Amino acid sequence: MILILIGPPGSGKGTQSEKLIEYLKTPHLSTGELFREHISSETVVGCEAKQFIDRGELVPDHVVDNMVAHTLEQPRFESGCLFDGYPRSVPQAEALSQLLYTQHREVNLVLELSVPDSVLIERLLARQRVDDTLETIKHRLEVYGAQTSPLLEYYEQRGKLETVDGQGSIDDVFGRIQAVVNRLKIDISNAEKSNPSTSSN
Ligand code: B4P
Repeated sequence: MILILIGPPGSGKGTQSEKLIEYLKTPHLSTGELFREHISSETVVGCEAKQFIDRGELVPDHVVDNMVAHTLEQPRFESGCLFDGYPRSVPQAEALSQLLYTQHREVNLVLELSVPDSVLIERLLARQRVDDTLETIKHRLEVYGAQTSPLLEYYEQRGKLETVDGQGSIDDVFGRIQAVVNRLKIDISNAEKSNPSTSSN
């Protein structure tokens, strides 16, 4: 299963991914987490990414796409992947679609976590990560509106998008996500029963 979690900064992508990985037993790819690893190891990718992350900008598409393509080559992703924070722009979505096409796979579901800006700002200031200053947070929200929001329409038009209310307790939000994922599992299982040649295992 290929799942994507989309949401503004602080909407809980990382938080909910941890629970989903456990629930679905699926491998997880977080571009934010990969960048933080590159930055702490002071790699070339890390040095390039840091200047954008510190300013609240998106890291350029070619850097992100290459990192994702390289990571997805690992055998553990053969069974599927939960993408957390990727794609974050329409060109990234197109690059992912091409990459999956070459592997005879496609995105099954895109989950949008919807949370108002005032709640996001509160959560991010409480998190106190180095890129969580008020000025950077406000800029990241603008960048989300300009570059990531168009993705919602992109996946909506392809019939892949489900929006989940990201407010409330972490468990409340996860309950909503589980309901959507369980529906998808039933749809996939029914499709495989009616056409066994499409079964992935
Ligand atoms: P990310 O690591 O993806 O992080 P994020 O968007 O800031 O946060 P996330 O939504 O995961 O929130 P979290 O669960 O932590 O990106 C970091 C940076 O990397 C980006 O700004 C960008 O520069 C760069 N980058 C990453 N991917 C990229 C890409 N594809 N292209 C270009 N650049 C890219 O939750 C936040 C806080 O809220 C936590 O403290 C959590 O405990 C709390 N919280 C979560 N759910 C809650 C709930 N229900 N109630 C109360 N608090 C909650």
